[in-house]
Amino acid sequence: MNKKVVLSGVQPSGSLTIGNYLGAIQNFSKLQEDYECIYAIADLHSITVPQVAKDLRRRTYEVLALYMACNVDPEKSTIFVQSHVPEHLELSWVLSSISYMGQLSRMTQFKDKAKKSEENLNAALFTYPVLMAADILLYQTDFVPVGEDQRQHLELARDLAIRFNSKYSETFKVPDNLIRKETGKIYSLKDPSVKMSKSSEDENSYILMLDDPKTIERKIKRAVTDSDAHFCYSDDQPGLKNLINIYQAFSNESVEDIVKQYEGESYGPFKKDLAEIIIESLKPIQDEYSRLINDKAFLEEVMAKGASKASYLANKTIRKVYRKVGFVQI
Ligand code: AQP
Repeated sequence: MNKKVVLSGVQPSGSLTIGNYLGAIQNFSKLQEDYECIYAIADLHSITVPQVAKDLRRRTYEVLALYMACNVDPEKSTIFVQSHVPEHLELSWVLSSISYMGQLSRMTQFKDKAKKSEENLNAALFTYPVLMAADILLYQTDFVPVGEDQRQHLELARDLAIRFNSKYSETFKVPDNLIRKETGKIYSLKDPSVKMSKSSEDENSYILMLDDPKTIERKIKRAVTDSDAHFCYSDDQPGLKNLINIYQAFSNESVEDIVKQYEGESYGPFKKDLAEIIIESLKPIQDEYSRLINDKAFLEEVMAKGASKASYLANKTIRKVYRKVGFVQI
């Protein structure tokens, strides 16, 4: 591999939102032109929260079809399902032996999700960031394009790479993040203090990549804006700021131009145009998705090829790691 390696992934833990799209997937196809890209469908991560088996299976195909509908090309990039490459679990175990409980218990995502399932808090939710570190380090990744919400997990991956390298000698590349500023974090349409999340219980808090036009219009209409009816881009009006960020990301217009266009108006016309822009941007993706999702044989062929490409790379790293920690190899 001569090109720098980029790794990212999405969990099939729910239907994908425009947060997943703007924070991650939208950029996948551009990256594949300049980098060696590896894109996972992170099904192992999904079971850290309860899943219905048949839904998880269906969504795994759905995420793969959405990747490709967003122009991720399986000939240029490696697209694979995480559970098809067991080295992720093997490396995760080794890395957990150099992970500190204190550091893991400070992870914001763990604390947030733990609040939601206080009674039967599972251990996998706690070790999730170690598995994510394994995902990254297994492929000697240079860059990880993720949303702002994953920054802390990426920091852990960097710490673990440095710790392992200094304990056992140089083994892993230390990865950097590739977070895009405006779309780094898209917030809930109902509560702009929390991120837009596919597993949210309130379906009005997110827009799905596969939502139909009427649903998108309705959700945008109901999106929380701020009581101060002055149209501006400011931290004091987080609801509106979030909508402007979404508008900016889909239209590619600058925030300044958007503000100029709607200044002095009520929120109505802005919301109407925003819904229109989202609908138009998602339409070609939805059309291509509908075509792909019905071709299960093709999707499975892509999964199999991706798994074999990913396994080859993962195996090289895991053999090295096992040798360094002292496991006998036969
Ligand atoms: N709201 C968001 N804004 C920007 N980026 C986001 N991402 C997720 N939500 C936003 C980015 O999408 C990629 C895939 O995320 P994931 O599926 O691995 O898990 P997540 O970050 O936990 O996403 P969700 O939607 O909130 O899933 P659930 O509800 O299952 O936990 C990542 O690059 C992420 O940064």
